[in-house]
Formats: sequence, C-alpha cells, structure tokens
Amino acid sequence: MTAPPTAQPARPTADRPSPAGPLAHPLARRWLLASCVPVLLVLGMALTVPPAPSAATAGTPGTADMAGMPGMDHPAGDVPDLAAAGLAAERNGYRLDLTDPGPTAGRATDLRFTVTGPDGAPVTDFAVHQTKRLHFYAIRSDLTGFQHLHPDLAGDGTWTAALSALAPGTWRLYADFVPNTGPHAAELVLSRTVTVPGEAAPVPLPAPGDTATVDGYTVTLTARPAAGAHRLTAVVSRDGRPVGDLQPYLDAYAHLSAFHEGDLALAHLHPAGTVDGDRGGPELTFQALFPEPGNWRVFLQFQTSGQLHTAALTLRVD
Ligand SMILES: [Cu+2]
Repeated sequence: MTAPPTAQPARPTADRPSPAGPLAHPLARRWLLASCVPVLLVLGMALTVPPAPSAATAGTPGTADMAGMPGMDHPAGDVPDLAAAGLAAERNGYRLDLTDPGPTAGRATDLRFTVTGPDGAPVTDFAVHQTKRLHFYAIRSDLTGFQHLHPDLAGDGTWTAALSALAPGTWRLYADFVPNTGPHAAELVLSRTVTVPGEAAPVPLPAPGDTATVDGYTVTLTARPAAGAHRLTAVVSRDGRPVGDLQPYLDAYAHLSAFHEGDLALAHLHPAGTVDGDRGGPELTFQALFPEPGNWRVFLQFQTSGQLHTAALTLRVD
C-alpha cells in the first residue's frame, strides 16, 4: 500500500471542515433535484438554467474574478466549461459579492457576502438543496485548508459565514445555491478569490493515491476516473473492517467535494442512493463529473456517532 495522503496534513492552516462542529450538520444530504434532471445535475452546477430575466447580465464576464469562460450551458455528455465549474463570480445574472475586507490571517472571521440577482438586488429567497439554502467552501490555492460551511442569511440578503482562521495566501471562496425561482431553477456555484495577508507557505500537493485515513477510518476509492461523468465508489473501513454505521450527513452517507489543482475548479460529486438510519457504508457510490483531467484534491465527509470526519486525498483524473 502506498503511503496515503493524510486527510488533515499537519500545517498551520485552519484545516477544519466544519468549525461549527458535527452537530451543525444533523441532517443528511439529498440531491433535491436529482430526480428531475439527473445527468446534468450530477455536476452540482448550473447547467440547465433557463434564460435569466435580464439577458444583459447573463454570462457577462463582469468581474476580475471571472475565469473568462462563456456562460454557456451544456447538454448531457459534454465536458462543461469552467464557469460551470464554479470559477466565475457571476453567472446567469447572479453575482457573488464579498461585503467585508478580506479575512485576517490566523483569526476566525465572520465573512459577509451577498448574492445579487438579475435585478441587481440581493437575493433573499433560496431553495433548500441538500438540506441547506447555501453551501459555502473555502480552499487555499495549494488545495489546503478546506472548509465547508453553511452560512446564515439575514433578512436583507447578507450571508455570514463563520470561517475558521485562514493561513496567509490566496483563497477561493465558493457559494453553492439554488435561487428559489421555480421548479426549473438550477444550482449555481459562484466564487471569488481573497488574499489573506502574510507570508504564504505553499504546501506541495500530496501525491495521487486511492486511500486516505482520518480519525481511525480508512477511505479507499475503488475507481480511477476519467474526465467527464463517471461513477465513483469509496469504501470506508476501520481497523481493517468495513464500517456500516455511517450516519446521514446532508441527506446522504457521505459528502464529496473536489478541487482541481491549478485553477481550483470545483467538482461536486453527488452520492447515489438514499439514507435510512445510521447504517451507511461501507460502500459509498457517487455520481462524479470532473470537468477536466488532472490532479483533484478530494474531500470526503462522513459522520459517525455524531462526529463529522473529513478525509482528503489526491485523485488523478485522466
Ligand atoms: Cu454544504
């Protein structure tokens, strides 16, 4: 067995996935819309958004954070563009704006942000998906420091994310949401980068491997995927024995997110199947769509005995 990349490498980053603790995630995950448009929604991104009310802003590369990608939707089977992979701050008329100056290094931060809609006003009505109205991710440019949070929404449309301390460096912050505009509203992932002042100490990406350990658990991926849509399977064991007591987390038995080395594209990987009590595992199956080949840092989160675990590994995608 090759040395597994550690799930939470020891380094001075705030490598805590959920600072609010496992009890902040009492509910399991479900892909709310999966039954409607399963193939496209495997992406976890906005692939089927109908024309925005304001065509003037749809797909406009209007921010410095824009990856320069066309805001185009993609039919099933196509490799999506990188705006669909969460690398744009604006898409389909929706825009992510941070309303605070950037976080300070080494200190927990309440980060405030808004999502404005096609009318330019902050959106206040979000559909619940995967049990939450918004999923928020932070990751440093070297793919360390992963945080997965569920911010609070104020009545005026201001979100507050309770970020754990960030190490100096460049971070990408992602908001993943579904505007509550009707049954055909699709999920959007918008992101922006912030620079945390200080001397950044980049951490080399761990070598690709298929095993990660965390909190005594071993997670093994049993397939080596290629870019595009594929099924991905993981097995969870402890002390060499398969585990069968995973608890629902965000309406699934595991939550998988992945970020691409270099451009930080986000691949949202969706669990197949439903949850039924505290008896998930040992095998976990996901619908995966990696928008591009290369090295992906994969974070697999699962819960046992009320505690959330985050395993991380580097996955080579051909
Ligand atoms: Cu979430």
